Amino acid sequence: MRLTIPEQEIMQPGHLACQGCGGSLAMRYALKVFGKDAILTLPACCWSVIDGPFPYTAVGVPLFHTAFETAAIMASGIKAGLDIQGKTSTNVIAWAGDGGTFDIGMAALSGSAERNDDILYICYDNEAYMNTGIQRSSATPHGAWTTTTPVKHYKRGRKKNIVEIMVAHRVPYTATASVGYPEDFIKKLKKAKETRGFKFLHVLAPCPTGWKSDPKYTVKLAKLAVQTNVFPIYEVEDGIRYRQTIRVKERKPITEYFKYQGRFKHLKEEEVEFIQKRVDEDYEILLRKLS
Ligand SMILES: Cc1ncc(C[n+]2csc(CCOP(=O)(O)OP(=O)(O)O)c2C)c(N)n1
Ligand code: SF4
Repeated sequence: MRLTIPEQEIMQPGHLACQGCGGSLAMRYALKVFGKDAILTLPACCWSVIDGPFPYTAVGVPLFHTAFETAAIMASGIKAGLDIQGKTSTNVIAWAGDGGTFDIGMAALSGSAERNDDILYICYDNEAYMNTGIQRSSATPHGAWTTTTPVKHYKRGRKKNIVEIMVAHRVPYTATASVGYPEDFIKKLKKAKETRGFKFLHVLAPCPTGWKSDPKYTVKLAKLAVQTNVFPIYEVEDGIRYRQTIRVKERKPITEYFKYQGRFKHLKEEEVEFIQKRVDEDYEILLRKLS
């Protein structure tokens, strides 16, 4: 197989992420595709720290730290300003965690999507508010421990289906990706770069600190999430054309995914079976939409 990951490194060494941070891997891949002609907006999240204290910066491109709710609207505003100046080639990217996307930034995100603003929104999903101490978000999966869903009151209820929400806006391009499959992620970043209008990428980015996993398993977990159908990998064009870009021939049991993470270790067998059933059901629903 010919590797397609661009060699250029825009992200600088010396960033402040924890060892094995999936979110920092995601950024490294994204910048490889977008190069220097990119501007990022960043709401409060782990990346606010990872980038480093001023005047140091790990991302190596202009980066605007914004208020929590405003990653999308800030990106839309920057894009409008560049357009007026005739600088149409610059890629403007909103980069946010799941808390800043699924919850707090949702109104601005929906507004930018509805206007079909020519920006790319990338959500790196570590499935909780990690930066402030691992609180649950609406992206936290059923069964997970967090500091606000402690063992006796672990998270019950589905993870919010952010992709379907974005698809309902009928935006030109929506896709899922995982840092465990960089070739697929890179292809989607390239496609987003070439597509005009609003693009949304949802990237699974394991967090050893919040998932209570060994940093050496970050890529393994990012792959297992896909191989168990917990995080299916697909893209949707114009809100209607669904295409699976990574096919799982034989799905692995969810126990295989859970066993490398401390955040699920309190679950009893019946609860694990319940979660397995839900994962299978949700996957069946997705399969019906694939063309
Ligand atoms: C309006 C507002 N509420 C709360 C905070 C505090 N805060 C800063 S970062 C953060 C968590 C961000 O979580 P997420 O978006 O999932 O990114 P992660 O930290 O997991 O990378 C919170 C709650 C804030 N900065 N602004
Ligand atoms: S807490 Fe998690 S997401 Fe945040 S820097 Fe550490 S590993 Fe990355």
